[in-house]
Amino acid sequence: MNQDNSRRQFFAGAATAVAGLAVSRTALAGLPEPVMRTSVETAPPLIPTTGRPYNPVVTLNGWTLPWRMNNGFKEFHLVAEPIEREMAPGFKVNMWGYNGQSPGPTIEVVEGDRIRIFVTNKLPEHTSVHWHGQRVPNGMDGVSGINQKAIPVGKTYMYEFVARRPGTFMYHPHADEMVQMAMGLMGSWVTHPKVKHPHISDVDRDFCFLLNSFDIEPGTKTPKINTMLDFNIWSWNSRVFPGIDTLNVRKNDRVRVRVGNLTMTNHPIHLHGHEFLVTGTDGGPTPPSTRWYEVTTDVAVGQMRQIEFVADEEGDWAFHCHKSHHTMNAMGHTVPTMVGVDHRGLIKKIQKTAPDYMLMGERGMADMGQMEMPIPDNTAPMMTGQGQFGSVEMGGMFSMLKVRKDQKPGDYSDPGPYQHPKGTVASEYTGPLSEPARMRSEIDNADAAKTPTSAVMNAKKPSSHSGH
Ligand SMILES: [Cu+2]
Repeated sequence: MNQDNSRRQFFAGAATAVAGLAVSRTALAGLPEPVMRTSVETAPPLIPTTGRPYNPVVTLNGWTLPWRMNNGFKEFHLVAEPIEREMAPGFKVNMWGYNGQSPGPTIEVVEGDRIRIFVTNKLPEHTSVHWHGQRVPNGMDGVSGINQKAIPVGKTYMYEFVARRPGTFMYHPHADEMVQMAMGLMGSWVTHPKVKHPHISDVDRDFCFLLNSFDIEPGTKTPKINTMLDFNIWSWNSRVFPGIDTLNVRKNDRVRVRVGNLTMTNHPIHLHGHEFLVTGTDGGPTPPSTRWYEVTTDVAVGQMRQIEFVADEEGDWAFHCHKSHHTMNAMGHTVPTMVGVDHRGLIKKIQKTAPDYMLMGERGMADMGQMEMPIPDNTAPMMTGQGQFGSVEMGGMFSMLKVRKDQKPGDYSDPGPYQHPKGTVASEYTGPLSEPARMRSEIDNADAAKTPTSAVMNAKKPSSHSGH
C-alpha cells in the first residue's frame, strides 16, 4: 500500500467532513455528512482526536469510520448502498456495502461511549442493522419485524445505545439477511476498554478483518444470492489472495488479530512460526487462566476470536484458513482426480479435435498455478501468486505475517520478501544417494520381487467430491 499517500488523502477527507460540520449550529443538529472511501488499500490507524483516547486498530484492506461528537454522543453515519469491490487485481464484483466498501468501515468506540448511528438505506430493498454481540436496548438490536420496522428504501433510521462492554463485534443486516450478506453487507466493530482492563493487554499492532464468502460464477460479476452452502470465493474483508494485504510488524511487537466469521462455514485460522493465545471471544476478553497456546483456532459461524502473540521470529510467515479449498479461488468441482493416471497418447488424440486442450492433474494440480491457463475475463485464477521462489499456488483466505527487525513502529507498509540469512533456506541435496535398505529387503523377501516397482506406485483414487 502507498502509506503516505493513503494517510494524507484519508485524513484530508476526514478533516473536511468534521470541519465542515463544526461551523454551524444548525448543521450540528442535522445528519452528519457520511464519510465515503472507495480505495481497497489498508488505511493507516485512525488516531482519535475527539472523545476518549484509545489505541486504534488497522482493518485489512479497509478503514475506520470517522465520527463527530455531538452533545456527548459519538455520531456515525452509515450508508447502505450497491458498490463495486475489487477482490483481487483484475477481479471486480458487484456487491452491497456501506460508505463505498464491502465490508463497511470498522466502527471503533470506547467502553461507556454514548453512540448514535444514522443508517441511510440506498439499497434497492429494505434493510436493518444488527450490532452483533453487543448489549443494547431491545429496540436497538436491529431484527426487522421484532425489534424495529425494516428501514425502507431511501429512509434514514437512528440507533442509540451505550457501548457497554469492550471487545470485538460485527454489524450486519437482519432483514433479507441471506441475500444481503451474500452480497457483502457487513462490517467490524471494536469497543476499546475505558480504563486498563486486567484481561486486555496493550499491544503494538492490532489488526481486524471479517471472514466472508461469495458464490460467483467464473466470468461473471455478481454473486449468486440464493446460495446456501456451496460458495466458491473465500475472502478476508471481501479480498482474496493475492489481493489481501500482509500483516507487517516489527520484530518483538505484541500483536493482536481480531477475526469475525460471517460466512456459512467454520474456518480454522492458522499462523506459521508462532504460537498464539486466544485472548478474546464473542463474550469479550478471556480470563488468562482459561487461555492455552495454539497455532490454529477454529472460528465458527457467527463467532469472533482475538488472538495475541509476540512476533519474535523474523520472516514471511503464512497466515491462512487451514481448509485447503478455502485457499483456492473458484474451480469446477467436477474436475476428476487424475493423480497417477498416465495420459500419454490420449492427449494427442484429444488435441486433434480440440487443439487448445491442456492436460492437468496427472501429477497433481500444481501445474495450474504455473501455467498461464486461459480463464474467463474478470476471474481470479484458482491457484496463483508469485513469491521470491516461484508460484505460491494459493487463492482465497491466505495472507502473510511479515516480521522484520527494521520495521519502524507505526509503519504498516509491506517490507517486500524476506531476505533469508545465508544457509537457512531449504535446498537441494546433491551428495551421494544410497539405495533405501528397507525397500530393498521388502522386495527381496516377497513374490513381489517379480513385480515392477512402478506398478506399486500407480494408484488411482476415484473422485466423487461434492459440497464442503
Ligand atoms: Cu476457511
